[in-house]
Amino acid sequence: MTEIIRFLHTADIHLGRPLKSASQVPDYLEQRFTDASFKALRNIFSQVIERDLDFVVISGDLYDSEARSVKASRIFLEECRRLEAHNKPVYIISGNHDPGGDKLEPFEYPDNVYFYDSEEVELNEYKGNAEQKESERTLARILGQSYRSSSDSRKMYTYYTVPDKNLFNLGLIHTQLNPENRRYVPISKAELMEKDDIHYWALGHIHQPLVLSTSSPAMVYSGTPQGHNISEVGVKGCFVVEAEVSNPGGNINLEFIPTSPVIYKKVEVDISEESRNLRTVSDLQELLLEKVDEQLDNNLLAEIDFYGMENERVSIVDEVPYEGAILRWLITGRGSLHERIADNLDEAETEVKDYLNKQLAARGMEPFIWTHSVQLRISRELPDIEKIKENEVYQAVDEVIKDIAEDPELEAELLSEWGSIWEADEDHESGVYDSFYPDSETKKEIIEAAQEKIIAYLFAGGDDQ
Ligand SMILES: [Mn+2]
Repeated sequence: MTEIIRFLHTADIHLGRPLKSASQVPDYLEQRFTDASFKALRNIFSQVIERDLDFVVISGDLYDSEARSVKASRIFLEECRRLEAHNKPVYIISGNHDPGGDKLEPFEYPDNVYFYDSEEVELNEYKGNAEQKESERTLARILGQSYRSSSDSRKMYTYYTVPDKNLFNLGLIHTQLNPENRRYVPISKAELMEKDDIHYWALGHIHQPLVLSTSSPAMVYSGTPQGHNISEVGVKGCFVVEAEVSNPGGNINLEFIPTSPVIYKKVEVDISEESRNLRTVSDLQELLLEKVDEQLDNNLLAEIDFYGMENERVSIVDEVPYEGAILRWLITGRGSLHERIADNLDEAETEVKDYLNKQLAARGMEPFIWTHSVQLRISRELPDIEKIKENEVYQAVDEVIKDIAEDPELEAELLSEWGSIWEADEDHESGVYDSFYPDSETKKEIIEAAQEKIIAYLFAGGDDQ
């Protein structure tokens, strides 16, 4: 029989960081927002026990801050003791949020927990569970190094040296995989791919799960097991990695396990697609309450695409342990509602959000739904959209927009026109990325808004001039 090792890869748990909402969180949700990361941790370790996995690796940012929250550490300790009772080792590196290895840990941890040093690369040998251990055979080597401080410009991977490639060699590293960014271990994907005596790179820092390679070497970001703000939409989780002991350089299999008790989600509502005519804010409020029911009935998870990860090497567990969702409502389309609130859109957004949350709080439902924000991107009704579509200027603009969607070079050109603030790489530590990183969604929203302005101009300009 082929001998298999199976371990769990997680990172960026950020214990101690509460969930963010742009609206005031009521008492009945506050505790859930504080506890979400702790519950995600519990879900992760329960998987290790239930599935009888070999061990767990945590690739940095276990804690949210360098001065560890004593409560967060106590909860982590309790969780580690559960694993100790089942002989499951835990290997941890520090990231930019919790640098220093175990130097700042307020508690004493049991022997199954290993914090990697921040001064040098360390290598641990995994010798199997209690029975296997008797044979004194090593089944895997686990290498890692912790951040020294909140930024680390060392290319530590170059010192990840192993005696041979005959065993499964696993490297833990917390990096943005951007050689230009000297704050978060400046290395490139190509550099790590070249170092193929490591068979699996367990990466941390990017909060979205990302499978960059599944063989020689495999390279994976587990992402955070619980999103913490509205830019971290979707179901979050961790990976179970399966590899053959006698064929360490071969393909690995990955299973994505959802762990997030709370899901951030964007829900788009196009008012021009609604059968009824929305004239007033009251109409919109009524519509959104119906949409809440639709979300609860069947849409909450149905519309989540799991990052397009699924393939022959990556499977996804469809059971999601969620308790509720935090929604950002994006209202688009044309309608007579626009006329009534065009000059007070910001105020209307706040009013609709507060109304929704008041209703949701009164219902106190399970799973819960909470409104993060309402964004009104609606526009005026057009008496004759068909006529405008015949306009040559309109057609030319439409053509350009289609070209941008299909041609990455043209898109890059457009981004450079938008100015340097849009050119930055996604850097979720800078604190500005959720407003300025031009992800595909944001780009689409901006281009649509531009198109709308052009239509408004043509419309105001009378007929085909
Ligand atoms: Mn992080």
